Amino acid sequence: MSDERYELYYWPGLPGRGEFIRLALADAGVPWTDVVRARQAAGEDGVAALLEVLQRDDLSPPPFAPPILHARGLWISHVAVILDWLGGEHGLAPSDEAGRLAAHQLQLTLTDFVAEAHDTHHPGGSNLAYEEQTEEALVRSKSFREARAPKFLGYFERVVRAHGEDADHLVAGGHSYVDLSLAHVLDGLAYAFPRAFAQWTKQTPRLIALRDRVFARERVAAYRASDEHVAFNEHGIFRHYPELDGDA
Ligand SMILES: N[C@@H](CCC(=O)N[C@@H](CS)C(=O)NCC(=O)O)C(=O)O
Repeated sequence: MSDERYELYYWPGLPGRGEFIRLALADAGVPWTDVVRARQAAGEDGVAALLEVLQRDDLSPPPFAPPILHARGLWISHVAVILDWLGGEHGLAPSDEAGRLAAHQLQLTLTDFVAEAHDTHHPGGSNLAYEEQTEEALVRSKSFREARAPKFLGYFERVVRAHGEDADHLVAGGHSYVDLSLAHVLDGLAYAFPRAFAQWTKQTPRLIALRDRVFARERVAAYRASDEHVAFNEHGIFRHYPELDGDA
């Protein structure tokens, strides 16, 4: 049904990759139901609802993993694909082909960055607890702090500056869903690696300006101050383990 409320399927209790979708929905002013949380609030087994969607063979293709957006009869998975669709439908992406492709490419680079941030605490595998892979995590996080994060952040700073020395957006034409995602990644990195973040961002003032502009947007600020918004914690992608943030 085209006028049904959008539904987001994602794990409860953590911002996770679902947060990229929530931020875009909030900024676009689109109401949505966080299905798992809503069912739990009603005393039902919310996670079962998500697992049921993952098992559906009538969806083509069946989603492999959340987040999953159910909107206007479509079932869409993968953050970058959901945002490409939402961006086109709700004015959060450039309308021309080159601009839309640029936004999609930048979002996929963020996908890679997020996966590497996750792997700092789970380099040995997502099926193992952090405590079972702390030695590898120390090695991986050192490489992330010293090489990978500065490389990704330097890249995004360069992309912003290409729009003008004082620019604070990633794609031509101004604000887009990619800015929302980058602001969230910066927020997550500041939570997980506060010490390293302070060093990295000395080189990336335009990214800080972008983050501050995004979080000051009226609907984004209202969402982030609401009960819908779940704070970072040690269950998600961005986890704060002081030992992974380097020596003081
Ligand atoms: N490329 C996917 C990754 C999705 C993903 O890794 N989802 C996680 C939660 S954030 C999950 O539940 N994965 C289950 C699995 O990989 O088996 C995206 O960007 O949405």
